[in-house]
Amino acid sequence: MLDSVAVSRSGPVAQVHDFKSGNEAAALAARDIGFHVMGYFPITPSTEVAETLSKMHADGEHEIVMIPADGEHGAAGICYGAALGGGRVLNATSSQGLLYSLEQLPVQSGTRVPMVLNVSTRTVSGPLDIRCDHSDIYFVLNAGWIILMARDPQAAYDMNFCAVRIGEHPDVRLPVIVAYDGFLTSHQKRRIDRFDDPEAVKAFLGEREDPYSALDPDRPVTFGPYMNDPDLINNKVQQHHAMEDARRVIPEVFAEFAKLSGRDYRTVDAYRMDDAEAALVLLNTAAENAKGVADKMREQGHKVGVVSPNVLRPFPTDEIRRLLKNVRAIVVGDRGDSYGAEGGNLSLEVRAALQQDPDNRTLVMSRVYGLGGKDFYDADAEEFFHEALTAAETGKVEVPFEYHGAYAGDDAAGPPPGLPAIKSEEVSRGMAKVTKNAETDRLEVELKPLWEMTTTPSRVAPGHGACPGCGFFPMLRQAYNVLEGNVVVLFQTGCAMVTTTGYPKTAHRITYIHNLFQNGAATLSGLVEMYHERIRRGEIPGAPEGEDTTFIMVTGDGGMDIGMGAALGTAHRNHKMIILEYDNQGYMNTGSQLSYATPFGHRTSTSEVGSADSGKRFHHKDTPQIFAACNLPYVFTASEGYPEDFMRKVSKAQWYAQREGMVYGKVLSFCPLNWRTSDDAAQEVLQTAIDSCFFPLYEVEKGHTHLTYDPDAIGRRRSVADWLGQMGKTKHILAEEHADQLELTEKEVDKRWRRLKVKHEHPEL
Ligand SMILES: Cc1ncc(C[n+]2csc(CCOP(=O)(O)OP(=O)(O)O)c2C)c(N)n1
Ligand code: SF4
Ligand SMILES: [Mg+2]
Repeated sequence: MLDSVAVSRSGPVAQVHDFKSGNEAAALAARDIGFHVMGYFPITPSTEVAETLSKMHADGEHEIVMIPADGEHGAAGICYGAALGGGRVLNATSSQGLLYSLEQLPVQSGTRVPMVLNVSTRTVSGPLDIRCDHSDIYFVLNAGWIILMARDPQAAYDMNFCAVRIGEHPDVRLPVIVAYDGFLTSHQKRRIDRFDDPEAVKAFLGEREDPYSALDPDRPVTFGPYMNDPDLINNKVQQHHAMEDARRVIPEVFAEFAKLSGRDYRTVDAYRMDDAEAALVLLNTAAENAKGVADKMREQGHKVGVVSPNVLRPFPTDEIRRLLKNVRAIVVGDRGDSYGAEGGNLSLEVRAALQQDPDNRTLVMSRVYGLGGKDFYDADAEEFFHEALTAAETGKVEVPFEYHGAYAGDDAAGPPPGLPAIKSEEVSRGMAKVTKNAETDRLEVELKPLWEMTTTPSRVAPGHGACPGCGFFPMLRQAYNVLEGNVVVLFQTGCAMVTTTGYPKTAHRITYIHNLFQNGAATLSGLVEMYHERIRRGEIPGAPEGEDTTFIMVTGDGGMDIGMGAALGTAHRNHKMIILEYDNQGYMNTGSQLSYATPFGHRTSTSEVGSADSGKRFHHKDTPQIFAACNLPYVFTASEGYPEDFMRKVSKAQWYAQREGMVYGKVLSFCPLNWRTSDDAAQEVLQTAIDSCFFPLYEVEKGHTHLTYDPDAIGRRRSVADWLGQMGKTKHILAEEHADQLELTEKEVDKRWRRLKVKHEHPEL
């Protein structure tokens, strides 16, 4: 959608005023550049780049092939592979996502394969914090990628064009990061000018020319052969030369871009530095704040200025030295620490740059500020300026390095009081009796009536931050009703996690651990083994069989995308624990992006519906069957809407997890917000998902499949269309023009159901 407000001729080519956030600006740049492929995985605050492009794609505004990865590591792999094919490639990520792809980044730079990665900078875990600092981008300083900084949405737009040209330059051939501040730039809208002259843009970008392509059968190439001493160092020196050449190429490209756009970027942005005696060195938005403060201080007669690199790699050492030559004292602000190095990376590199000049006498102070999104106000900049001015006047630095804005807590206050821990006896009420049927070798469960369960206290306190009608809490409550004894839970990142904890509060009355959703299963398996080993060594008390602590990992369906590797590893090692997946059919906590469990054709914020697209393009992942193939003692599916069936299965799960090994259970969990239904529609929607056989209820016990609900057998089978018609996210599939989509869904559902029935009926399956 070209929602332009006015046409300007501010630069040499036609441009249009627009009002966009940094993420939207990056997406617009991607559209205007016309990348071939985007591999991505959602993470706040960069998700909007893929979301905006998904909407534009659905509306037929561009033809970038958008590939939703199973995690950022996968996204980086997709991008690398695509870039080896010679076309233009794009990605966007932040924080943990950048770190999760970190391992791939040197592979790409080391084999000299250009692409563009937008990084909306965000704090690195832990603890988890979604707001801005530069701790993520500091991690990639050694990855061999060029790093351009974008201080506002306009720069986010512009730098993407420059990134393509710089990275693809024959003397450089390196991948390029464009980094802008999370939320501060990614989400704040500003006026931007964007190009309105596709031919001029095309001429500026030129064609990508690769010396080699993985798609040229006439010239087969071996990419990345195994290489040891003495070749590796010779390879790396070439990478170093490429970075050195980039020092020349970057200003050339910036100059060309200035001719195209009228916007003139320098390698280092210098503000009122001509006669500055004291200065701040800061990155991105903080530098912009400091400029306003510098103006005020100038009015008061202080000779101050601001230095802010637009390029972090290659680090602009010469320019920094030149700009600071006559400056008597500076404060370098780092939005990220290099713990133990007495300065964040920017400080360390500025110090190193100055050290190369034997005549330089600039006094340097390092300050770590603004971590985890802590605001950087004018008053903070002013304090920094005064520190620099004092050092300039006295010729002395009193405090070379410190944290700015941190303060000590009140030791006497102690941790905030929460609800008292719940005792095992309080929750062990014998609501489910599990016995083994010697004849069938299956477990049988006798449940107390539901009304009796209402008196069982819950291991999670009432009151939570979830949306009204959210299915997760009834599900957890049902599970806790029948679980006996001590339970330790690990929640992977997702709605269940963010709605039950938030420092300094927790709703959990039992031990709760969070790890990011790529590694929860591995983490819990480590704890399980430590538990058994410490009992074996007599360090902690053991328990008779069946009374051991039960370890449960609670995950969303998204956690079973990115965390599948760790979960499968845990399954194959068969640790005594339960993985309980609440499947709400998307990455809901981050704003309803598609997960692999999202059904075919469903609308999400990364599988949009429009004139060109109609929802998710591939069928939902059959996670229970994947775990069944791991030969676990017990696998089940359940629904929040069938409490007795679910609770029986949870009791069996606990029995197996205490005695035999890992259990996996998938529970269909209602999400009114993103399924686009009313808050009270759970019963009908879930029931129809089951009756239409989209979500069959079954268990795989010791390798044998048993349906626990057969709508055919009791005459309750309904059509898939009945189910799709109940949710706003799927109504489009029922339109006449999507008849083929409906048919494909029906066929897939029916095929899976029939296979399951065959397994149910077969004594060996
Ligand atoms: C490595 C990494 N990538 C991405 C994210 C962002 N993220 C956090 S939770 C989440 C979605 C979780 O989806 P799911 O497991 O289905 O749980 P739900 O939010 O639906 O409850 C995403 C994408 C992250 N925290 N870390
Ligand atoms: S977005 Fe969905 S899953 Fe998340 S809290 Fe709201 S209803 Fe629950
Ligand atoms: Mg989910």
